Amino acid sequence: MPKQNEPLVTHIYTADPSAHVYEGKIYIYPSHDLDHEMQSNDNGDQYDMEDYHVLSMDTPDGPCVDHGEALHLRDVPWAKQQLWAPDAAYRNNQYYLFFPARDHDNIFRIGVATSASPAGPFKAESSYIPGSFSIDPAVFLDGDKAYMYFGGLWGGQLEKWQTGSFAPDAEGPAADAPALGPIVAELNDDMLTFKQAPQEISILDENGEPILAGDEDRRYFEGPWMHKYNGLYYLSYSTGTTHKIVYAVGENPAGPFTFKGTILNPVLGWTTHHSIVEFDGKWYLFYHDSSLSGGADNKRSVKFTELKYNEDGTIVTIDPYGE
Ligand code: FUB
Repeated sequence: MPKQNEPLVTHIYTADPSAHVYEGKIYIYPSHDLDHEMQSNDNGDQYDMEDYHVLSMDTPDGPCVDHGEALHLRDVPWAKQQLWAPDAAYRNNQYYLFFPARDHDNIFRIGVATSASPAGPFKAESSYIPGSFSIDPAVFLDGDKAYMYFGGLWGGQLEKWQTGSFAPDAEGPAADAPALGPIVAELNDDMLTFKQAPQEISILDENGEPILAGDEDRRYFEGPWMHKYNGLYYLSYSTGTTHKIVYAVGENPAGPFTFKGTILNPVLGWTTHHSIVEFDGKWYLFYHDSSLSGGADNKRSVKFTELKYNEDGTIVTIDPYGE
């Protein structure tokens, strides 16, 4: 039985958890890290994943079930390699799995697969979402609207899309220029296509000024997640090089958002990636670290812990290894 702050499963490595409540249970859509030896580099070549498994728990105190392989790279016609952080959504009486992968030109794109069951198996569409790019899709349903947030620096290629088309040698903004924000795109009712061209989100500091690219404690790196609390939109994300999960709050799902603080202090391993879900009146943070593998960046394990708010709506910072 997994306890809070311990690996949900130990028979496989898992990462990048997107948690949702479906059919009265908590379903977790993680990456499936392979147990192979890889040198870490800034391009993320060590994250060489080939399939997805879906996990579920009837309750946060109950056992965690691995539902087995839900989708494999060989069954995604447009994808060549690297099945990275996925997410799921329920609409139109079916479940959608959204996932990034490199296409046959080595460009990260975002695809969709569907299933009648939250546990899969999922059947991939023949092509990626037209106009999609970069990594880490997170789909947020707001009434009858559906928004996809995505984007990641470095290996996630976000810098290369600043002109609207792929520029292989493009670098990020100078340290004293506004940081690149995550991207948001509203989905059509079919959940398979974007309604409009994706747009960049701005994240502001307490004075209403854009967070700068050199402000690595606060600037966006990868792993966006959106949730709503007391009528406000909470955009949370990884700061990458400073290894924190932080958040910013706004009144509109497309922003702007004002930076608020840290949700999760650094974990063991280079990456940090999370999701936030409400179950039975309590809020939970799902995250990963590399403790089970003794610190290997590419062998991570999903964990969870309760997340608490202060009376003013700010989030209490979590120390992953605290009492
Ligand atoms: O798992 C591969 C990549 O590592 C994810 O897409 C990022 O968010 C980071 O966790």
